[in-house]
Amino acid sequence: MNKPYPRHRTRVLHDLRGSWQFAWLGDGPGDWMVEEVALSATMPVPSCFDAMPDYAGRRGQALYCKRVQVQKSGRVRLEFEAISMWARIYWDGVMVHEQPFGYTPFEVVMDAVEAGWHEVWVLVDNRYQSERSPMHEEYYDFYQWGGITRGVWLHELPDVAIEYVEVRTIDLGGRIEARIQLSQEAEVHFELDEKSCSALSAEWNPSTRLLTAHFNGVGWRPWSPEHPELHTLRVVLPADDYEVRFGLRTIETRYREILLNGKPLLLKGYNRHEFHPQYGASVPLAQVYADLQLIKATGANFIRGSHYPQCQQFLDACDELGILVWEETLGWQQREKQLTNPAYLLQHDAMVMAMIRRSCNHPSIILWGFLNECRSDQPFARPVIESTARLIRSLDSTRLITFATMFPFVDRCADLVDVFSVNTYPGWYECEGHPNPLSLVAPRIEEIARYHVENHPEGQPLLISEIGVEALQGWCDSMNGFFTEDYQARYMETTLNAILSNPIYSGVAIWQFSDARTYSNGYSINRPRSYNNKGIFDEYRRPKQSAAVVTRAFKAFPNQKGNEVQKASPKKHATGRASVQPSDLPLNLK
Ligand code: ADA
Repeated sequence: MNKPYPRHRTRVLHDLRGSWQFAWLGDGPGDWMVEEVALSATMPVPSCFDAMPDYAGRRGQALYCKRVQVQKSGRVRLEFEAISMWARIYWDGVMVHEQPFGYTPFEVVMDAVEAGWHEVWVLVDNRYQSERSPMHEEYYDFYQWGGITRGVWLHELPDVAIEYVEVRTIDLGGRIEARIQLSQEAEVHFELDEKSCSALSAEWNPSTRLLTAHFNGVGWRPWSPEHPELHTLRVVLPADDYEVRFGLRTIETRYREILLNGKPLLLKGYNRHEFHPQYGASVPLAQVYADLQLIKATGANFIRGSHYPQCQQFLDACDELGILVWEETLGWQQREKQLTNPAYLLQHDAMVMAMIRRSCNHPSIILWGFLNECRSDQPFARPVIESTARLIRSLDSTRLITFATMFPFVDRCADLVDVFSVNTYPGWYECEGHPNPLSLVAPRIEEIARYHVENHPEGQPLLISEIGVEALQGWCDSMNGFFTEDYQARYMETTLNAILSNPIYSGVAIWQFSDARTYSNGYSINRPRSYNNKGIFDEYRRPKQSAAVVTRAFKAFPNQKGNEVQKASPKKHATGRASVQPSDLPLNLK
């Protein structure tokens, strides 16, 4: 199986995926002399050990080991795509790194490693320990898995190495800028789409060790869902190379629209958890493609990767298949406790930086998100959202920024981001005693749009980033009530028509693509089967009744918003002040 981009042909690269020696340590002491632990089992990497039958549902420590033969003495880099939820890395028994959170790539560089056999040991812990891993909390509504959940590679680095390459579109005429980080100044060669080429200009900054080069792609078409045209740039040194894949495309906002390559976009899609009942969060590549084929077949063009940085194979596949992506940091209803905790905020910033550095070449990613459903109605959230948005902009000014709020009427942070995104569950939560919960949907959608227009006359794109109801696969009865496939199907029809036909909205991400495992123990009392059952497909990707309804609705609306819609005056749509005042409206709190 290919390594996700970046790829290397010259550099010596060891693929450490495959079978590792393994020992389950459970609640052991923590400070292990790793070389003294007997490793009596084996475990595939990547995988979630707690999704495997032998260790299903267990929380505790586990130890992994892999031997690797370094060919040439010198500097090496261990690249981990993600380990969950906490890990210590040992090189020949010596601890070299501690990783406090999962879902995120990290690297460990070791200088002066001798040629010959070496051992990589990884101590993994999937217990919730909010002191050392405040990014992971047990109350999140999705199962948090343990293990070396994504790929691992060992790079043997030459004396002069390419550290990093980022490509940005300058204009749709084909002009791109490459930012190339080198370990020291060197003469580089370039290949665009596998053909040797020269840069239009190249400038070396010795203090940042950054080479900035410009190129012109002749005859290139912009990357879009309809034409996901991809290109590669390979940077070559005598003993090193670094190949990235990218697409030519722009993303920006204009008044209430999100513009992809200058055209107003209508986002139609799903939230998707990285989950499969047999593999947990380590979803095999074939299943990733299967998911994307199913998603595309429903007429969708968009996925919100809820609620953590995504695996690179998934993003590579979205690039290829033309699916637009919102990638976000790990988070779920962060409260004062976290948003005022410096240790949490430091880790969150570190995750933002790692996510953007690893994902920035994917044309599919159009939105950076963070802090799903945090208390953005409270003053203490504002400085956090402000500084996170500032950090993201400083790292990548080419994409849009958003966060999903559950406070459409009392949010205090909307002005800090490019796109206002609302999670809302009318007709599901908080409608106990209501004779006709479905009737609550269309008015809520209308109300959110009207309130947004009135409060953002300067114009800001508006998305519904979550909406949905639970349906248990195969559950139908004559009352067609909650948890039936029928209620979900009628709900989706009403919801999607209300959102997609309302010109104020730039789109919707249904909650959610497929059923996904959530809380275990007492937390699961409100989640039948310990699953969040709001999938349009179940956990084995079998369609529920609503899949056909969603397909009809998504296919009825093109990917681009029409011109007449674009011109529609918000004033015409917003028919005066809401009859219900914001303070009377129920919050989407569970
Ligand atoms: C939230 C949350 C999701 C999920 C959903 C639900 O808005 O962001 O992760 O928990 O609600 O099903 O209630």
